Amino acid sequence: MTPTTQPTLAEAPSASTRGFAGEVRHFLTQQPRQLPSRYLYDDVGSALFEAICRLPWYPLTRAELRLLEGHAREILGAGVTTIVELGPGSGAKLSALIAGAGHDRGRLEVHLVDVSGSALAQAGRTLEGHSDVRVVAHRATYETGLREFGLARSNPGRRLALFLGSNIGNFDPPGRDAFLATVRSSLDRGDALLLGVDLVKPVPDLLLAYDDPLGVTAAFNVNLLRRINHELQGDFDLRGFTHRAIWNEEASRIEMHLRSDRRQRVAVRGADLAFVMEPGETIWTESSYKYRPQDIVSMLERSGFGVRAQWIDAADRFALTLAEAA
Ligand code: AVJ
Repeated sequence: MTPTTQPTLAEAPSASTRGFAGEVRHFLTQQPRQLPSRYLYDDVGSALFEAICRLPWYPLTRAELRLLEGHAREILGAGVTTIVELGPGSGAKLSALIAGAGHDRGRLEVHLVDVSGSALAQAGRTLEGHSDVRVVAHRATYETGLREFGLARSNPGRRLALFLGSNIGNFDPPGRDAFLATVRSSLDRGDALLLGVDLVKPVPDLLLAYDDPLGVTAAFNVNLLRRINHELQGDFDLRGFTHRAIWNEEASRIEMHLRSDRRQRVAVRGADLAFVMEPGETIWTESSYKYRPQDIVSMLERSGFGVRAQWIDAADRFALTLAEAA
Protein backbone atom coordinates (compact mmCIF):
# COMPACT_ATOMS: atom_id res chain seq x y z
CA MET A 1 0.00 0.00 0.00
CA THR A 2 1.26 3.47 -0.86
CA PRO A 3 1.82 5.90 2.00
CA THR A 4 -0.57 8.83 1.85
CA THR A 5 -0.51 12.07 3.78
CA GLN A 6 -4.26 11.83 4.37
CA PRO A 7 -5.53 9.04 6.61
CA THR A 8 -7.65 6.68 4.51
CA LEU A 9 -11.34 6.35 5.33
CA ALA A 10 -12.43 3.61 2.93
CA GLU A 11 -13.95 0.45 4.41
CA ALA A 12 -12.22 -2.92 4.24
CA PRO A 13 -12.59 -4.50 0.80
CA SER A 14 -14.43 -7.76 0.29
CA ALA A 15 -11.08 -9.56 -0.01
CA SER A 16 -10.61 -8.99 3.72
CA THR A 17 -14.05 -10.44 4.42
CA ARG A 18 -12.98 -13.54 2.51
CA GLY A 19 -9.80 -13.58 4.61
CA PHE A 20 -11.91 -13.32 7.77
CA ALA A 21 -14.17 -16.19 6.65
CA GLY A 22 -11.17 -18.39 5.86
CA GLU A 23 -9.56 -17.71 9.22
CA VAL A 24 -12.81 -18.25 11.14
CA ARG A 25 -13.24 -21.58 9.39
CA HIS A 26 -9.64 -22.59 10.00
CA PHE A 27 -9.44 -21.61 13.67
CA LEU A 28 -12.92 -22.72 14.76
CA THR A 29 -12.21 -26.22 13.47
CA GLN A 30 -8.92 -26.52 15.44
CA GLN A 31 -8.81 -28.47 18.69
CA PRO A 32 -9.14 -26.55 20.99
CA ARG A 33 -11.39 -24.22 18.99
CA GLN A 34 -9.97 -20.73 18.73
CA LEU A 35 -10.25 -17.35 17.00
CA PRO A 36 -7.45 -14.83 16.33
CA SER A 37 -7.62 -11.94 18.81
CA ARG A 38 -7.07 -9.28 16.15
CA TYR A 39 -10.71 -9.79 15.08
CA LEU A 40 -11.91 -8.44 18.45
CA TYR A 41 -11.51 -4.90 17.09
CA ASP A 42 -14.44 -4.05 14.85
CA ASP A 43 -16.21 -0.73 15.62
CA VAL A 44 -18.08 -2.12 18.63
CA GLY A 45 -15.00 -4.03 19.85
CA SER A 46 -12.76 -0.97 19.55
CA ALA A 47 -15.26 1.11 21.54
CA LEU A 48 -15.44 -1.59 24.23
CA PHE A 49 -11.64 -1.77 24.37
CA GLU A 50 -11.48 2.02 24.86
CA ALA A 51 -13.93 1.58 27.74
CA ILE A 52 -11.80 -1.22 29.25
CA CYS A 53 -8.83 1.18 29.26
CA ARG A 54 -10.79 3.51 31.56
CA LEU A 55 -11.77 0.82 34.07
CA PRO A 56 -10.09 0.94 37.48
CA TRP A 57 -9.25 -2.78 37.16
CA TYR A 58 -7.31 -2.27 33.92
CA PRO A 59 -4.52 0.12 34.95
CA LEU A 60 -2.21 -0.70 32.05
CA THR A 61 -3.10 2.23 29.80
CA ARG A 62 -2.85 4.84 32.55
CA ALA A 63 0.45 3.43 33.82
CA GLU A 64 1.93 3.58 30.34
CA LEU A 65 0.70 7.13 29.78
CA ARG A 66 2.34 8.27 33.04
CA LEU A 67 5.64 6.71 31.99
CA LEU A 68 5.46 8.27 28.53
CA GLU A 69 4.76 11.71 29.96
CA GLY A 70 7.43 11.39 32.63
CA HIS A 71 10.21 10.30 30.25
CA ALA A 72 9.23 12.06 27.02
CA ARG A 73 12.41 14.15 26.85
CA GLU A 74 14.68 11.14 27.25
CA ILE A 75 12.66 9.22 24.65
CA LEU A 76 12.43 11.94 22.02
CA GLY A 77 15.76 13.59 22.78
CA ALA A 78 18.91 12.41 21.04
CA GLY A 79 17.91 13.64 17.61
CA VAL A 80 14.77 11.63 16.81
CA THR A 81 13.27 13.06 13.60
CA THR A 82 11.03 10.20 12.48
CA ILE A 83 8.57 8.05 14.42
CA VAL A 84 6.66 4.99 13.32
CA GLU A 85 3.86 3.74 15.56
CA LEU A 86 2.38 0.29 15.05
CA GLY A 87 -1.29 0.34 16.07
CA PRO A 88 -1.66 3.96 17.24
CA GLY A 89 -5.25 3.56 18.47
CA SER A 90 -6.70 7.02 19.09
CA GLY A 91 -3.24 8.64 18.91
CA ALA A 92 -3.52 9.81 22.53
CA LYS A 93 -0.28 8.21 23.74
CA LEU A 94 1.81 9.49 20.86
CA SER A 95 0.28 12.91 21.34
CA ALA A 96 1.19 12.87 25.04
CA LEU A 97 4.74 11.81 24.20
CA ILE A 98 5.16 14.63 21.69
CA ALA A 99 3.63 17.18 24.07
CA GLY A 100 5.84 15.95 26.93
CA ALA A 101 8.99 16.50 24.87
CA GLY A 102 8.29 20.23 24.97
CA HIS A 103 9.11 22.90 22.42
CA ASP A 104 12.80 22.27 21.91
CA ARG A 105 12.20 19.21 19.77
CA GLY A 106 12.61 19.74 16.05
CA ARG A 107 10.30 18.82 13.20
CA LEU A 108 8.85 15.32 13.36
CA GLU A 109 7.68 12.99 10.65
CA VAL A 110 5.20 10.49 12.11
CA HIS A 111 4.20 7.27 10.35
CA LEU A 112 1.08 5.50 11.61
CA VAL A 113 0.50 1.85 10.72
CA ASP A 114 -2.91 0.26 11.24
CA VAL A 115 -5.27 -2.01 9.30
CA SER A 116 -8.18 0.12 10.49
CA GLY A 117 -8.95 3.20 8.41
CA SER A 118 -11.03 4.73 11.18
CA ALA A 119 -8.18 4.33 13.72
CA LEU A 120 -5.81 6.08 11.30
CA ALA A 121 -8.29 8.89 10.74
CA GLN A 122 -8.75 9.37 14.48
CA ALA A 123 -5.05 9.29 15.28
CA GLY A 124 -4.45 11.76 12.45
CA ARG A 125 -7.00 14.14 13.98
CA THR A 126 -5.48 13.76 17.47
CA LEU A 127 -2.05 14.75 16.13
CA GLU A 128 -3.35 17.74 14.17
CA GLY A 129 -2.81 20.12 17.07
CA HIS A 130 0.98 19.71 17.12
CA SER A 131 2.98 22.11 15.03
CA ASP A 132 5.88 20.80 12.95
CA VAL A 133 4.50 17.26 12.86
CA ARG A 134 3.87 15.67 9.47
CA VAL A 135 1.68 12.55 9.54
CA VAL A 136 1.97 9.70 7.02
CA ALA A 137 -0.73 7.02 7.30
CA HIS A 138 -0.15 3.43 6.22
CA ARG A 139 -3.33 1.41 6.09
CA ALA A 140 -1.57 -1.91 6.25
CA THR A 141 -0.50 -4.80 8.44
CA TYR A 142 2.50 -4.18 10.72
CA GLU A 143 4.77 -6.11 8.35
CA THR A 144 3.72 -4.22 5.22
CA GLY A 145 3.67 -0.87 7.01
CA LEU A 146 7.16 -1.44 8.40
CA ARG A 147 8.46 -2.37 4.96
CA GLU A 148 7.00 0.83 3.50
CA PHE A 149 8.47 2.81 6.38
CA GLY A 150 11.88 1.15 5.93
CA LEU A 151 11.89 2.12 2.26
CA ALA A 152 10.70 5.71 2.76
CA ARG A 153 13.99 7.10 4.05
CA SER A 154 13.06 10.69 3.32
CA ASN A 155 14.22 12.26 6.57
CA PRO A 156 17.74 12.37 7.98
CA GLY A 157 18.20 11.75 11.69
CA ARG A 158 17.26 8.96 14.09
CA ARG A 159 14.13 6.91 13.78
CA LEU A 160 12.02 5.65 16.66
CA ALA A 161 9.58 2.74 16.42
CA LEU A 162 6.76 2.60 18.99
CA PHE A 163 4.95 -0.57 19.96
CA LEU A 164 2.86 0.28 22.99
CA GLY A 165 -0.09 -0.93 25.03
CA SER A 166 1.47 -4.35 25.63
CA ASN A 167 0.22 -5.36 22.21
CA ILE A 168 3.32 -7.54 22.01
CA GLY A 169 1.58 -9.67 24.65
CA ASN A 170 -0.75 -11.06 22.00
CA PHE A 171 2.11 -12.83 20.19
CA ASP A 172 3.21 -16.30 21.24
CA PRO A 173 7.00 -16.47 21.75
CA PRO A 174 7.91 -17.54 18.17
CA GLY A 175 5.58 -14.90 16.68
CA ARG A 176 7.01 -12.30 19.04
CA ASP A 177 10.59 -13.04 17.99
CA ALA A 178 9.66 -12.96 14.30
CA PHE A 179 7.89 -9.65 14.86
CA LEU A 180 10.90 -8.12 16.66
CA ALA A 181 13.15 -9.28 13.81
CA THR A 182 10.85 -7.51 11.32
CA VAL A 183 11.00 -4.31 13.37
CA ARG A 184 14.79 -4.56 13.59
CA SER A 185 15.13 -4.98 9.84
CA SER A 186 13.12 -1.82 9.16
CA LEU A 187 15.57 0.19 11.30
CA ASP A 188 19.22 1.20 10.88
CA ARG A 189 21.85 0.74 13.55
CA GLY A 190 21.42 3.53 16.13
CA ASP A 191 17.65 3.85 15.55
CA ALA A 192 15.41 3.09 18.53
CA LEU A 193 12.47 0.97 19.63
CA LEU A 194 10.19 1.84 22.52
CA LEU A 195 8.24 -1.14 23.82
CA GLY A 196 5.39 -0.93 26.36
CA VAL A 197 4.88 -4.24 28.14
CA ASP A 198 2.63 -5.33 30.99
CA LEU A 199 4.45 -7.21 33.75
CA VAL A 200 3.68 -10.34 35.74
CA LYS A 201 1.78 -9.31 38.88
CA PRO A 202 -0.32 -10.95 41.59
CA VAL A 203 -2.82 -13.35 40.01
CA PRO A 204 -5.96 -11.71 41.53
CA ASP A 205 -4.96 -8.40 39.92
CA LEU A 206 -4.44 -10.09 36.56
CA LEU A 207 -7.79 -11.86 36.74
CA LEU A 208 -9.66 -8.67 37.68
CA ALA A 209 -8.08 -6.85 34.73
CA TYR A 210 -9.45 -9.48 32.32
CA ASP A 211 -12.73 -10.26 34.06
CA ASP A 212 -13.98 -6.95 35.39
CA PRO A 213 -17.05 -6.69 37.66
CA LEU A 214 -18.87 -4.46 35.15
CA GLY A 215 -18.69 -7.11 32.47
CA VAL A 216 -17.09 -4.82 29.89
CA THR A 217 -14.36 -7.36 29.08
CA ALA A 218 -17.01 -10.06 28.82
CA ALA A 219 -18.90 -7.91 26.32
CA PHE A 220 -15.65 -7.26 24.42
CA ASN A 221 -15.11 -11.02 24.16
CA VAL A 222 -18.69 -12.02 23.25
CA ASN A 223 -18.74 -9.23 20.65
CA LEU A 224 -16.46 -11.39 18.52
CA LEU A 225 -19.36 -13.84 18.13
CA ARG A 226 -21.72 -10.96 17.33
CA ARG A 227 -19.27 -9.79 14.67
CA ILE A 228 -19.19 -13.27 13.13
CA ASN A 229 -22.99 -13.40 13.18
CA HIS A 230 -23.18 -10.00 11.52
CA GLU A 231 -20.40 -10.26 8.94
CA LEU A 232 -20.47 -13.97 8.16
CA GLN A 233 -24.17 -14.84 8.69
CA GLY A 234 -23.43 -16.85 11.81
CA ASP A 235 -26.05 -17.99 14.32
CA PHE A 236 -24.09 -17.99 17.59
CA ASP A 237 -26.46 -17.58 20.55
CA LEU A 238 -24.76 -14.67 22.32
CA ARG A 239 -26.46 -15.62 25.57
CA GLY A 240 -25.24 -19.20 25.32
CA PHE A 241 -21.58 -18.41 26.00
CA THR A 242 -19.79 -17.20 29.14
CA HIS A 243 -16.61 -15.15 29.24
CA ARG A 244 -13.69 -16.85 31.04
CA ALA A 245 -10.29 -15.37 31.91
CA ILE A 246 -7.64 -17.77 33.19
CA TRP A 247 -4.01 -17.34 34.21
CA ASN A 248 -1.76 -19.93 32.59
CA GLU A 249 1.23 -19.93 34.93
CA GLU A 250 3.50 -22.19 32.81
CA ALA A 251 3.06 -20.05 29.71
CA SER A 252 2.93 -16.76 31.71
CA ARG A 253 -0.20 -15.62 29.95
CA ILE A 254 -3.79 -14.63 30.55
CA GLU A 255 -6.15 -16.49 28.25
CA MET A 256 -9.64 -15.35 27.32
CA HIS A 257 -12.13 -18.01 26.36
CA LEU A 258 -15.83 -18.22 25.50
CA ARG A 259 -17.37 -21.18 27.23
CA SER A 260 -20.44 -22.89 25.82
CA ASP A 261 -23.11 -23.10 28.54
CA ARG A 262 -24.77 -26.14 26.97
CA ARG A 263 -24.61 -28.48 24.03
CA GLN A 264 -25.42 -26.35 21.03
CA ARG A 265 -25.25 -26.37 17.27
CA VAL A 266 -23.50 -23.46 15.54
CA ALA A 267 -23.56 -22.53 11.86
CA VAL A 268 -21.58 -19.80 10.13
CA ARG A 269 -22.94 -19.68 6.61
CA GLY A 270 -20.40 -17.15 5.28
CA ALA A 271 -17.57 -19.42 6.41
CA ASP A 272 -19.27 -22.58 5.15
CA LEU A 273 -19.13 -24.03 8.63
CA ALA A 274 -21.40 -26.01 10.98
CA PHE A 275 -20.43 -27.75 14.20
CA VAL A 276 -21.62 -28.75 17.66
CA MET A 277 -20.20 -27.37 20.90
CA GLU A 278 -20.33 -29.53 24.02
CA PRO A 279 -21.29 -28.08 27.42
CA GLY A 280 -18.17 -26.45 28.90
CA GLU A 281 -16.27 -26.54 25.62
CA THR A 282 -14.51 -23.26 24.93
CA ILE A 283 -13.35 -21.05 22.10
CA TRP A 284 -9.96 -19.53 22.92
CA THR A 285 -10.05 -15.91 21.77
CA GLU A 286 -6.95 -14.22 23.19
CA SER A 287 -3.60 -14.73 24.86
CA SER A 288 -2.01 -11.87 26.73
CA TYR A 289 1.54 -12.76 27.75
CA LYS A 290 2.98 -11.08 30.85
CA TYR A 291 6.71 -10.57 31.27
CA ARG A 292 9.31 -9.89 33.93
CA PRO A 293 11.55 -6.85 33.31
CA GLN A 294 14.60 -9.05 32.63
CA ASP A 295 12.62 -11.13 30.07
CA ILE A 296 12.07 -7.96 28.06
CA VAL A 297 15.77 -7.11 28.09
CA SER A 298 16.65 -10.65 26.97
CA MET A 299 14.15 -10.82 24.12
CA LEU A 300 15.31 -7.44 22.80
CA GLU A 301 18.98 -8.47 22.98
CA ARG A 302 18.27 -11.71 21.12
CA SER A 303 16.56 -9.67 18.40
CA GLY A 304 19.42 -7.30 17.66
CA PHE A 305 18.73 -4.48 20.11
CA GLY A 306 20.67 -3.09 23.06
CA VAL A 307 18.59 -1.78 25.98
CA ARG A 308 19.27 1.89 26.81
CA ALA A 309 16.67 2.43 29.54
CA GLN A 310 13.85 0.64 31.29
CA TRP A 311 11.25 2.53 33.30
CA ILE A 312 8.90 0.62 35.56
CA ASP A 313 5.66 1.69 37.19
CA ALA A 314 6.04 0.00 40.55
CA ALA A 315 2.38 0.28 41.57
CA ASP A 316 0.76 -1.09 38.43
CA ARG A 317 3.67 -3.26 37.25
CA PHE A 318 4.13 -1.94 33.74
CA ALA A 319 7.42 -1.42 31.87
CA LEU A 320 8.52 0.94 29.14
CA THR A 321 11.79 -0.21 27.58
CA LEU A 322 13.89 1.92 25.23
CA ALA A 323 16.26 -0.06 23.05
CA GLU A 324 18.70 0.83 20.30
CA ALA A 325 19.21 -1.17 17.11
CA ALA A 326 22.69 -2.71 17.41
C1 AVJ B 1 -4.61 -4.47 23.62
C2 AVJ B 1 -3.87 -6.72 23.48
C3 AVJ B 1 -2.85 -5.24 25.02
O1 AVJ B 1 -4.09 -7.97 26.14
O2 AVJ B 1 -4.45 -6.45 27.64
C4 AVJ B 1 -7.85 -6.04 27.10
C5 AVJ B 1 -6.44 -6.45 24.97
N1 AVJ B 1 -8.01 -7.95 26.18
N2 AVJ B 1 -8.71 -6.77 27.81
C6 AVJ B 1 -4.52 -6.87 26.50
C7 AVJ B 1 -7.41 -6.79 26.06
C8 AVJ B 1 -8.82 -7.93 27.25
C9 AVJ B 1 -5.13 -5.93 25.46
N3 AVJ B 1 -4.14 -5.61 24.39
